Amino acid sequence: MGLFHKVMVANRGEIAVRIIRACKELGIPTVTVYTEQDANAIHITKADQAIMVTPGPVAGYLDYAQIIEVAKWAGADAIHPGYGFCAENWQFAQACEDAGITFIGPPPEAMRQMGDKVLARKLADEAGLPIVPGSPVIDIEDPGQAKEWAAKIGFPMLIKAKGGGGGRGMRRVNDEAELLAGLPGASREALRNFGDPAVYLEKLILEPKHIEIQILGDKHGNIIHLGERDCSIQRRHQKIIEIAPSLVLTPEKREEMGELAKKAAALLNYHSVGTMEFLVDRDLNFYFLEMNTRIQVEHPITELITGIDLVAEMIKAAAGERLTIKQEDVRLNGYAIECRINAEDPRNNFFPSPGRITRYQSPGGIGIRLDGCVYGGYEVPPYFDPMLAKLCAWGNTWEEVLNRMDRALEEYIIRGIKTTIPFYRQVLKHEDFRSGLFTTNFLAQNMPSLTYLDVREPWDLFYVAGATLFCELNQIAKK
Ligand code: MV4
Repeated sequence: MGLFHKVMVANRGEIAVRIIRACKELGIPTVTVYTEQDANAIHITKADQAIMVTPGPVAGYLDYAQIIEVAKWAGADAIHPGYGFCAENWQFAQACEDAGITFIGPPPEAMRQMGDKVLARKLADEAGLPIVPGSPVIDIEDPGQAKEWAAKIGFPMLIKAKGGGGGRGMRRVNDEAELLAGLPGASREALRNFGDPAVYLEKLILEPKHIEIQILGDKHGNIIHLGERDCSIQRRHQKIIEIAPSLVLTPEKREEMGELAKKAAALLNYHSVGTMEFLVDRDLNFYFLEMNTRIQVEHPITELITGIDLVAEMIKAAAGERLTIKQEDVRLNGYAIECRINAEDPRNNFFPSPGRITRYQSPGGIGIRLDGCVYGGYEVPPYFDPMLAKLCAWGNTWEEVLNRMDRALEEYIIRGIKTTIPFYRQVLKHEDFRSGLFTTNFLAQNMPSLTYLDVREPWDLFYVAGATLFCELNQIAKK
């Protein structure tokens, strides 16, 4: 038996620890990498072996040729990339396979196809997934063409950059005049930001939810879906709170989206884990946005409601094992929520707050899961993603999970640096959040009240008054 002789964990932080834990439970030794500036990182102490790569602080983690060399030298026969860094680089996945090392992830060809967001939209369309009504690339010299597409799509629309993605390079236009006036600027901006002037049109989905379907498959063509996560609570296209399941999807809609996602994944000869992202409007119409070909930050909430260890499953699938879970065995039990605890100052526009943690006390108790990578005395380096930990709660009901998360946030003590913990307690109190009906606009609409209503000291009342005034003036300015 034995799935692999040794797994190279090619990442850092909480996800490296998460993968090492899965390997330990499967009886697989681990080796990891680190850079010089990351010598106090926790993943080094959790792995069986750790090897320094150069140069630091970040480039070593991105140098996949070096990581493959180190893996070979250490005798690893598989590499888990985690998320970020090399995780969605199809050339890395291909280079692993070429070096005779199993890439613990999807097939490189599917990664390549989904990495091209315009190709992904086309393939999704061909696979029968609904996509947002839109145009091909528009010739900005030809106003007739833009007008023709606008008539088909309808206003309001977005001008999107072909080379964009992640929400960058989008422009709202409300009528034909704004469209024609906006096209040249959008194209120039696209050229400047993405090196490609190509732009296209898409119908603007108003107040959407961001809902994603989790897929799991093996190398024998078996694919299941594990329901959805609602990731609508985002700040500048960074997710900060996720919940599973969504409070608005009906079982029928979940089944429809899940089955379509499985069908599209099958057409890609997909295996391992993957996520299909959708925009969902008020009437539960859904539109494919993009596919993530990696284990995602927010995977624990799916694990909490399904009882399935996604990282262990992806390791087993990579080793060629058959999926033992059938679709009809997947039951969504209760509710889960994740708060990403970041070293940021919510009262200073979420400015990064690296530095030494002078006091650290983690929450626990029933229904709480903490995937973290920091400890008392640790110096949070300024070079990496500011996420210190993912605090997850599970509950039988939405009400129970909200109360449990708030209790855990209250217990969580991190001193010496600023964190997003107090901010999340404000979000959890908000009626629009508690209703479950929140959309991707929630944070932008409510930021001043969320960042300043945390009255702990008398002088905080001045912040509240200032924020309220700011909010009002903003509303007036918009009209
Ligand atoms: C949209 C949209 C509304 N209509 N496209 C932003 C990130 C990128 N992946 C796509 N994004 C959006 N595309 C149409 N046609 C609204 C967004 C959007 C968004 C999407 C997901 C999560 C958060 C968001 C926040 C603002 C806008």
